[in-house]
Amino acid sequence: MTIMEDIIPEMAEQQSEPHIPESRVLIIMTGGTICMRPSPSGFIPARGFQEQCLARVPTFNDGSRSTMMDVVVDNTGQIKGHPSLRTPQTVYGRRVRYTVFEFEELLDSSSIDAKGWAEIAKTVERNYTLFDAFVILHGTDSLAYTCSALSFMLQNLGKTVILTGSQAPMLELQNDAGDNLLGSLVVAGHFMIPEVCLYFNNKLFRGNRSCKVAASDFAAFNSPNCVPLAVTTSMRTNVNWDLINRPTNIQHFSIQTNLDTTHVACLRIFPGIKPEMIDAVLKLDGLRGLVLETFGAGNAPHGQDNALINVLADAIKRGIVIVNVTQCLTGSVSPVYATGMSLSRAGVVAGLDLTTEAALTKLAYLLALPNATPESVARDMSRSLRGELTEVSQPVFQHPDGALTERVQALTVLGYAIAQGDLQRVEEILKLEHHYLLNDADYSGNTPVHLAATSPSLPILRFLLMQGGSVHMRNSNGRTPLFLAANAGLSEHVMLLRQSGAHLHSDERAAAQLLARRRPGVWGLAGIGPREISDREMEEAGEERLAERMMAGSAP
Ligand code: ASN
Repeated sequence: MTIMEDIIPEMAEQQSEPHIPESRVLIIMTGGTICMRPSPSGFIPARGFQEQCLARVPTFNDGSRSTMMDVVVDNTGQIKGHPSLRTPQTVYGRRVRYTVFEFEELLDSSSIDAKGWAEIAKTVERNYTLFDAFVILHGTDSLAYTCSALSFMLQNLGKTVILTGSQAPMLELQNDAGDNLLGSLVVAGHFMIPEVCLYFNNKLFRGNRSCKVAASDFAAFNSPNCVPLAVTTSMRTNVNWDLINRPTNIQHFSIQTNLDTTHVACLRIFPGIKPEMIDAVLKLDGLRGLVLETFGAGNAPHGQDNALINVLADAIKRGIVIVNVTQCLTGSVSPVYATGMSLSRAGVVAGLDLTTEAALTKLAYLLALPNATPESVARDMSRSLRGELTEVSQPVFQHPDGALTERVQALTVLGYAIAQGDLQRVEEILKLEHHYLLNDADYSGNTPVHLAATSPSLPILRFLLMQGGSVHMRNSNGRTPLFLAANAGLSEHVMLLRQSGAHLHSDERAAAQLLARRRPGVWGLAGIGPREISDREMEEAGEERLAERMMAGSAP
């Protein structure tokens, strides 16, 4: 399964030089203990993290010449060159080139709010096409809230976003900062995990499933209702590919920044709580949503006169969305007991196994969506939008160790089906619990999406994208599927990939510029050269053409 590239002579020379591939990662510094230094009033965040903490450490700096990396620094699109550093070669035969972009104001994370979350989301969005992945440095205190909030704010995310921090500052003799940051950089630089994740103490958690479980232990985080997405050992990082969520829409990455955090609240039930207390919270001016932390499988005190239930039912009638989550660390809210069932009869939404952090930020996100109604918010609170809750418990298909042969075989069969344009066969293969194949690669680093990008069948490409195939993976030559499709002159494939958020990687642009001299049309569609089409034009033109195809009955 190889794809022959039509490389023009100028590039052939460059290709023949042995080179070690580099991933480009943007580190966004928001503050937290990781960058703190002592002051007379206690530890405070300090600037200059890259120079003071990373440049001197061989594992973070291989000593090579520092090149500049472009970073978009504000809303006006202003680009500033930032000096980069590079890690030594990893066990996966890559290096990670990165730069640290520091926020104006560095925070202890206990002071972060929705404004800070919006700033992080905007920084990712502004730099989305310039980097392969993003690592966000953040304090640990409110890290689980930020992870949850970002998981909803970053919509149709196609690249890896990892948040991390530390329990001890990087400049302390014994610290966890170095391991947490290096682990995050290596995962971000090698694996396409298009989710908001939290990396801590050698584990990669789904961000919106995580919570802080220890104030000073190095194992400060856990995701009690979801096994880690990946675990780093002394040998390598093992990714649990069956668990990884992928975008399944033909849509661009976008952000939603205005969360309604000021009109949501959280209340923990305790034995003896008075209905009047709950009523007082529910009558707070402008309140639109409440997360109620209940006992066990979602139970609250009944009371003799049903006063508590009546207070909740009245608030729901006034349009307030009340979500039931458990105070337990593991397990789900379920209507097993009479006390829990009466809550759901009153209209309280079952938050299933949502963490409080995820429930609160999801409520704030849903309430701020255009056209949100209490009904739409209540409905979506019980649905999984980003893997934040378990809708139904299904057995997860696990591959035993040593299943490599089956894996390689399945990928080969899939490759043939794609090359032959056999959509039915492709669908069958992926239906057989083979979703992990989507972002798997053959010996030349081509994923199924790479293969489909140059195969004649547009419906196969569309099918793979709608199953969650990544448009951002690069093959061993560093090529994205978009580059291959443009190089093969397949305009419709190029348009479909761009509608799905594909863009040329910065390492490909020089080659693409040269190729565009020969074929300006298709390369213009890919976003390069004299007849370059912008994302916006592409979306508009794309929709029209798509509509035409639908009318002609050729679109799936
Ligand atoms: N107070 C610190 C923070 O959250 C705690 C930490 O980062 N370990 O910013």
